Amino acid sequence: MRQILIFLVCTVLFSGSAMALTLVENCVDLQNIQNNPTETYEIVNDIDCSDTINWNSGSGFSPIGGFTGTLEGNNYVISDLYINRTSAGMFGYLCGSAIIRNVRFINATIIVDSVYGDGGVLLSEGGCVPASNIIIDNIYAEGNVYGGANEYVGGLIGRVNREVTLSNSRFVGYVEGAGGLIGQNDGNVINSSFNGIVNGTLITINAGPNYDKIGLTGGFIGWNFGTIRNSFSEGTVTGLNNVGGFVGGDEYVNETWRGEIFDSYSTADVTGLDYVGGFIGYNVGGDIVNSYSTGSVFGSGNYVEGLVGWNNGAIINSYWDTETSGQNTSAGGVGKTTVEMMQQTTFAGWDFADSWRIEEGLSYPYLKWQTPPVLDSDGDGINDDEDNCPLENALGFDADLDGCIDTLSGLAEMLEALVNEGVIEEELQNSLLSKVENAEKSADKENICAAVNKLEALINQTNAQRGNKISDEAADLIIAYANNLIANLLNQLPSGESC
Ligand SMILES: [Ca+2]
Ligand SMILES: [Ca+2]
Ligand SMILES: [Ca+2]
Repeated sequence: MRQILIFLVCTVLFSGSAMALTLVENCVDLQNIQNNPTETYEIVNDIDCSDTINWNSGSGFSPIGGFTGTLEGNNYVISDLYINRTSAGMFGYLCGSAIIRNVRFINATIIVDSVYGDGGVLLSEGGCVPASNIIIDNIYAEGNVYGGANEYVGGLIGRVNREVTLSNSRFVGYVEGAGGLIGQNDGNVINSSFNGIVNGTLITINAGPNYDKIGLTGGFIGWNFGTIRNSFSEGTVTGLNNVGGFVGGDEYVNETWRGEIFDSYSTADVTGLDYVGGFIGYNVGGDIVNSYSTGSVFGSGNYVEGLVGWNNGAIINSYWDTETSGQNTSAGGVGKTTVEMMQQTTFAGWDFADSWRIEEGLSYPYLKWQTPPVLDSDGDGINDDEDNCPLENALGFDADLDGCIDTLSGLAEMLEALVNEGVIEEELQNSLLSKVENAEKSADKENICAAVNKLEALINQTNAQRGNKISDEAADLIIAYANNLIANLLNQLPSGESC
């Protein structure tokens, strides 16, 4: 390992760059990045930041300002980062051509203790002037972000400017602020997501002249001036006004500077007052292309709609689920039933080669970069990947939970497996199996009561050996299985007959 690291240091030193590579091994090393914010850093192990709650008289970690270097996280975990400040994030702001990539945060706590502060686990403000090209890639954060009465607070990032590209990143957790992933976005966001709770009820600052009412809250981004592609939000979003499952307010400054959203979706449930939409609350003039929402939409005021609450932009090839949303109208987009939302033909013009996937009739469209959803095609509670009979609903007749309706031959196989696992002693194998085989022969001859008798004998023998030659757990399983078979056999008797 040491040789590799020396090699890396030498490679950087002799590659013509003036930058040195500094290894980050603990939380103090992480804090010391602020002393030389132009250098290249590499995290070389998981980092425990649980002591930061005691740092700086309770203010915690001090945000790293003006970072222009590179931080390579190598997917190591930074745990228990704590910051309680006016503006709060591991980085305060980024400049130049800063690069941050492959960092994971677990159990972060970010508290923005000011009305005008920005905040997010990774970054409070995304850029400074002049900045050229800032790259943030593959950042995962889990935690709680509390924003008081703020404008620019998001789970991962408070605010990013136009020079920032954020990709392959995700926040999971609770956000009291404007957006699940980002509070205000002017940059480029791609292949990213949010899952959790956004509570925007504390936003008290008027968003600006384009908005009729105060408050901006979105499941992904609160206030969007930038470009978003191939991203999604899940969870619940609650706010005052201008509330959307994906974006609260989609902004328009001029024809080249406006919020644009492509190939994205939200399943988040949304609650607000005025200007509430399953996807966007208030669209000042941005484009929304090839996108959809399915979450429930509730608002106690006006402009409460399926996809977009209020719209002054172009909504192209975009849809919402009229059943799950509880909304039949929208200021833009086309309403579809749940069945239609799970059919590829509904999504005319969408790119199912490079951007989207769908499990026809079973799932809403999902993004190509996502892991395919785990489905239960036959609805018996056993997911397809563990269901030996994925198109046979075995609910109520499936003692061994293999997804198949229990059968006599299935019982024989199960007994052999239990012997092999050692939870039934091998000397019992023949006697148990012969009872099942005899039951099978009787059932084949439609001698139902004889088959039932054999299964009852099996149950009696199992009970006699319970806790001795058959483990308690195996005995319960065999008896439940045999009782399922007995119930099925008795159903085959002509009505009025019994054994
Ligand atoms: Ca199933
Ligand atoms: Ca079964
Ligand atoms: Ca099944």
